[in-house]
Amino acid sequence: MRFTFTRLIVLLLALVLGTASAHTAVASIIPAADSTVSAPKEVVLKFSEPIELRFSTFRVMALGADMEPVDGARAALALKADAPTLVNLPLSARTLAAQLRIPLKVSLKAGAYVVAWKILSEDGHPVTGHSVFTVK
Ligand SMILES: [Cu+2]
Repeated sequence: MRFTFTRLIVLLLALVLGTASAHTAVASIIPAADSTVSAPKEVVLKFSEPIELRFSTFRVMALGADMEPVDGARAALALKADAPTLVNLPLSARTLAAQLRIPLKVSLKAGAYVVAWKILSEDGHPVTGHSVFTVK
């Protein structure tokens, strides 16, 4: 209730002031985009501003050899949180957070992985994005 009211006020202020607030973005990610790393135990995302985790979705999935990252990201986001094809463990946090650690299943095999996210931007719009890393 309080969240909804606060969000409404923010939206009204944005309308009144006529300013389009910038979209919330992923400011940094580990493993870094397009990096090659030893099997990581987690993915760490930092956001340009705190986000509501309860309204956000994160998925990490192996990228098929002939799969474009954008297609892999879309497919990963469409999966249920506990889908066996995902290599991330389900997230339980429902708080406001400026940083998120996504635990991964143990010992990822060599290959490319896509990290996909859909987060609720400060202005109420969903923002999707993805990043790819490779396990050597
Ligand atoms: Cu927007």
